Amino acid sequence: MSFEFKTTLQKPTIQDQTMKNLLLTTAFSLVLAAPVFAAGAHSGGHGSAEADHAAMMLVGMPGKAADVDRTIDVTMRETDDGQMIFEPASFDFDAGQTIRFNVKNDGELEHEFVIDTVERNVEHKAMMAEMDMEHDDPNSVRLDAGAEDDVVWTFTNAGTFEFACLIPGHYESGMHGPITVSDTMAEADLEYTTGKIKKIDAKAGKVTIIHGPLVNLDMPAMTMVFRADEATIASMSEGQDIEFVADRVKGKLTVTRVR
Ligand SMILES: [Cu+2]
Repeated sequence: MSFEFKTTLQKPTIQDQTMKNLLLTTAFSLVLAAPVFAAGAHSGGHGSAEADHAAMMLVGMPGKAADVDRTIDVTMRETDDGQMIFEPASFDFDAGQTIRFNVKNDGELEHEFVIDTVERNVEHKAMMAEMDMEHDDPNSVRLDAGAEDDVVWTFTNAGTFEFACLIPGHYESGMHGPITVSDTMAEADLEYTTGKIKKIDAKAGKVTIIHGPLVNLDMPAMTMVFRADEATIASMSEGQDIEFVADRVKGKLTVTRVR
């Protein structure tokens, strides 16, 4: 729409003054409206729109303490070889999980912990390169040396996000890492199947299970070989009776949950 107005104004044809005024008035009101829209779509969530804006973030929304599923200790510090790091260096969550990040600055410099999309971190980093802004949004915490505080966050959407320190130079020194949020079904919706472990091949990451019907895979009871990750296999022993969930992961039948 604005493009049409622009074209009209840049290439004036024979128009009466009233029409011109109308177009100018409309164009002017669009200009006035634009900054309001831009602020809503981009700012870190300052002022009264903070809650609404935060709720719209792709990475999720502020979490409630009562909903916390996992608490994770996160350390920020400098290393002897001149790097600046977060420990752990990456996170994996399920969509819908609420995480309490217990963030501690074990370094000698000030650091921050910001969770957002990679794109928005890039934008904020560029802004901070020009002017060191102190973030005070629910998706971040900035800490002096020795300080600690927490961020409680609910990851609502599946995708790859990022945690970072956007203080100038810190990102480049290593202070960023991926947050992978998987789109898994709610635990209550999962259908567990009974099974008996026949054979384990830990080296190959395979486990043979004599199992009942796998409803989600539309498979009858039989004996099959499944993939499983290292931790899952480590928790299994041959002859053990289990209840499990299997799914196709990258085309391979995989044990995704055991209880
Ligand atoms: Cu930092």
